[in-house]
Amino acid sequence: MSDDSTSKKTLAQQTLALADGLADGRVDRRSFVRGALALGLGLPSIAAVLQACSGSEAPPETPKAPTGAAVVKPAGPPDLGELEKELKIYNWSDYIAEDTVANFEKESGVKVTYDTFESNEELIAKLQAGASGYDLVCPSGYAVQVLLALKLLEELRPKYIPNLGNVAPQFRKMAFDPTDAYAVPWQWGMTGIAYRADKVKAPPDSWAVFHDAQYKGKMTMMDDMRDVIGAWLKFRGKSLNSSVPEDLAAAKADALTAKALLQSYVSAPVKGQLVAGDVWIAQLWNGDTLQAKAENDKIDWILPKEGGVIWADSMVIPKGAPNPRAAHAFLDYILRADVGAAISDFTGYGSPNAAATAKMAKPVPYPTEEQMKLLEFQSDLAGASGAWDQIWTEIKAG
Ligand code: SPD
Repeated sequence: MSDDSTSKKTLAQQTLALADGLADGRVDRRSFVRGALALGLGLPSIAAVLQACSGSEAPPETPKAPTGAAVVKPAGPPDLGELEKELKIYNWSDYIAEDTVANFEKESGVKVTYDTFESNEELIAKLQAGASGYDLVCPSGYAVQVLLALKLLEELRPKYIPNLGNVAPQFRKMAFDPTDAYAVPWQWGMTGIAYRADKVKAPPDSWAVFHDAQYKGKMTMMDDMRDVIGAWLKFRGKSLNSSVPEDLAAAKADALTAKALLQSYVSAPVKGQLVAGDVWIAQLWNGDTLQAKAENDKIDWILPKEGGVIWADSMVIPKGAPNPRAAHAFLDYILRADVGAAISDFTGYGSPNAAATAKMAKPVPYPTEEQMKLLEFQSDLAGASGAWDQIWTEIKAG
């Protein structure tokens, strides 16, 4: 039996009432679909209402001819429009499989410009300078925080990234992106010590090896403020995010002692020197060490007993990116299981993509709880960044 007021309502009013009921929980999804079909609502419109009320965006539909039924528009930003013809990516060096970009170009018809950088500070400076023209860049977690504070990032549009569901639970809602609004995790890894097992007397087990005069001129540390000062903070049992003046003064003293014995500060390019035997001991990331090991199996890597950095790098979209639709298409592409597995198999790093990890030839296991006690994520130094910059300048000049 239908009440009189219901029968007098227009089709649009009845549809809206049904949608309201779904939104506030008075009507369940099954009843909504049944009611909407009875009102003559088309399937695309029903799907749009379900999508709007589910809180998660689904892939965009191909536009269809109007059904003549009432249309309830889901709230949200307008669509991104056509896939652009170009995409400009800025990533760490040696951080993607050799054929990832070419395969994406072939499949999508998008022409990719791919540039590389060597540190988060280089990336931040590039974006701060403005008009970089990049559509995707790959900061570490703390650098995402810095870029967000500077309002230099665009929000993601999840409806264009259906493969987001492949991201492993540990890499969702991370401290640097608590609502998963900005960052798609790319790779994770650790900073420790790479060494030539055939050259050193015994495998190093501590950051103290950089104070060992017998290796003078055969050692390098990274050209990276956060990693170098962070290592010396860990050496003294402090947080690698410390802003305590006494901790930073001790880290600076340790860094200067080491500097007298170092060949140089160098990051990724040290791989070639390790392979050649010009460098025997280098502060380095685990994955880049594996890349060097593929060329010389005498190269090994350890996490010092005092601990080190664990990091997760993510792809983010800079503010005003000229090709946002292509950026989302690339993000969805790299989140495919086979594409993600190929990237991590090449880089030697862990994949934050659960479906990709299952397909990797040699998956990198996420640290156990016990191992995590030695590891720490870097976070934005905020008010302490000036003090850190000053100390780093003095170390480099010292
Ligand atoms: N060759 C790519 C290395 C990427 C390292 N990113 C993380 C740095 C954390 N300080």
